[in-house]
Amino acid sequence: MSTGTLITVAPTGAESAKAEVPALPVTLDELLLTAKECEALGAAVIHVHIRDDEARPTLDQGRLRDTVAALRESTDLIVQLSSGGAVTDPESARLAVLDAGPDMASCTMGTLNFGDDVFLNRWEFIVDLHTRMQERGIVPEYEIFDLGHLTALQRLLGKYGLPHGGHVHVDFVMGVPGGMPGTTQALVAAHQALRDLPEGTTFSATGIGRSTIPVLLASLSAGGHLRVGMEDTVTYAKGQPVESNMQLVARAVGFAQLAQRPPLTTAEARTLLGL
Ligand code: KMH
Ligand code: ZN
Repeated sequence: MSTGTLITVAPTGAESAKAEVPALPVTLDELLLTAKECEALGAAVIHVHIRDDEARPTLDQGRLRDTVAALRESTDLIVQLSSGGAVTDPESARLAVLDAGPDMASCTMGTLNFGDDVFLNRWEFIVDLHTRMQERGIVPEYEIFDLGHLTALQRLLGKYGLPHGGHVHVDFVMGVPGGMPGTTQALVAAHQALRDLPEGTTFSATGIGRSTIPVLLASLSAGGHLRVGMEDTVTYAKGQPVESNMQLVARAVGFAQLAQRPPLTTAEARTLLGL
């Protein structure tokens, strides 16, 4: 069991509208302020989706490069760009995310229903993402929305080899309508399925919406790490909107400390992830 807790903040996502969630960071300035404050609280990784001038999700290459550079200048956070984008983004734009040169990028391990939409992740696309990241020295975080995605990951690593750095890190994204539920039972099942992956594989977990706390507690008790943020949760408690990403990171840090698994520093996180 790992001692410290890797805390990832996913501050924005592609799904919530700024008009409905005014606290959502959508400009570069808002993102940088959030990043600095979340780092000070104990986050080590930032999972980044960006928005355009109208606060709509975008994979604009210039903005992505500027965002990576600005985050590196203002923080020591590990910069993980989303290659998932929004469900409407074409594969070409999602692959081009890697051109912005992040430390890490997400790599979703299969197609799933995503609410009323479909989040398409064809096998050949996954292979492209994985092999391009290997070539460019970008460390993937494999996004696992369902148990079968772990089987796909086992197949991917068997056929195409380990990721850059040699360490495998996965993130269980739980509670998406169409994926595995955000429950302790599902987390235990996913954790057990990790035994088919390389020794030393680590995992984070995040629960969408009201599953955030059950998933957080289950992950900590199973030796896992945490992802929190307004990409996944915009309600802090029943009837209480999230005020900021810092509020969610502070809560995760508090739980991690209670579990006697304090947040990893960014340097410790780099070592853990093979960066
Ligand atoms: N926005 C979702 C369609 C990722 O960032 O890699 C995909 C997503 C996963 O958020
Ligand atoms: Zn994302």
